[in-house]
Amino acid sequence: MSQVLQCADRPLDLRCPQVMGILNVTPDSFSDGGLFVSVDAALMQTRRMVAQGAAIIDVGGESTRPGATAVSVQEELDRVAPVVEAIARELPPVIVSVDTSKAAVMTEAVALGAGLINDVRALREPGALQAASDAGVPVCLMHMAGDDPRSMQEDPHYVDVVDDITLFLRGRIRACEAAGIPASRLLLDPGFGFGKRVTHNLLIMQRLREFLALGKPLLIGVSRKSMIGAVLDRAAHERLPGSLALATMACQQGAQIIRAHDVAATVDAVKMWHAVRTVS
Ligand code: 7PM
Repeated sequence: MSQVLQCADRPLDLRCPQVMGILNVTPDSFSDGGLFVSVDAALMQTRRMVAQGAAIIDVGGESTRPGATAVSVQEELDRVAPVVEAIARELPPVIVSVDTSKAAVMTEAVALGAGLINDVRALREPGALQAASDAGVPVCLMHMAGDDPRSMQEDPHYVDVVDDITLFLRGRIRACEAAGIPASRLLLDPGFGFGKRVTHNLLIMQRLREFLALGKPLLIGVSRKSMIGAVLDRAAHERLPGSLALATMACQQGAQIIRAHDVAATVDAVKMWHAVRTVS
C-alpha cells in the first residue's frame, strides 16, 4: 500500500491518519430560502476546517439521510460545482472530495478541481464506474446495505456483518479493476450507519482491522452517528466525546482517513494517537 495517495495535483500523506472535514451543501444547511447554496458560507466553513487541520474537504450535495428525497443531477451539480471550484481555486493544498453517486457530478467536479470521489453507493449507479475511471482520481468505495438510503434501515440483515461487507467490497474492487481503475486508486469504507443496526455498527468497529486484509486504505465515518446516540443516549450535538473515542479506536486498528464534522477536536485526537504510536 502506497504511503502517499495522489489526488489529482495534490498529494495526500497517509503515513499518519488524516481528517476529512464534512461540508454539506444541501440548501437546508446554507440557504436563503432553500433554493440555492451560498458559496461564501461554504468557503468560510472550509477555511475554518483547513485552519483546524483538515487535509480533505468532503463536499456533498445529496442528503443520504434515511428518508431524504432524491436530488436530480442538475440540482446536485448546481449545489456542488460552484463550491468545489471555489475551494479548489482558493484553498490549495486542501484536497476536495466530492460526495456523490452520480456519474455526471463526478465528471464535472473533477474537471473543476476535485481530487477524490467519495461514493456511498460504491460506483453502482449507471455510468459511475466509467466516469470514475476516466476522472483518474482516487475513489472511496463505501458499503451500504442495498442502494437506497431511504430504505436501507428497514430490515438490515447479515450472516456475519464484517464478512458480508468484506465480500461486497471485494466485489466492488473487482468491478473497479475491470473498469480500468488502478488498484492503487481505491479506498474502502465499511459505511457506519448505512443499513446497520447498533450492534452491527459496534461489531464493525470491534473488528475494523479485518478490513485491512483487502489491502486498501480505510476511510471511516462515525462522527455524530446514531450508534453513539443509541449507546450514550445523546442528541447529535452531544456526540463529540463518543465520536472521538470511535475515531481513536479506528486509528488504532489502521484507519487512515477519519471523516468528521468537528475537525479541530478530531485532529487533536488523531495527533495524540499518532504521538503515542510513534514515540520511541
Ligand atoms: C444523515 C444520515 C445525514 C447520515 C448524514 C449522514 C459517510 C459518508 C456520510 C461515511 C463515507 C453522515 C452521513 N457518511 N461517506 N457520507 N463514509 N465515505 O453522518 O460514513 O455524515 S453521510
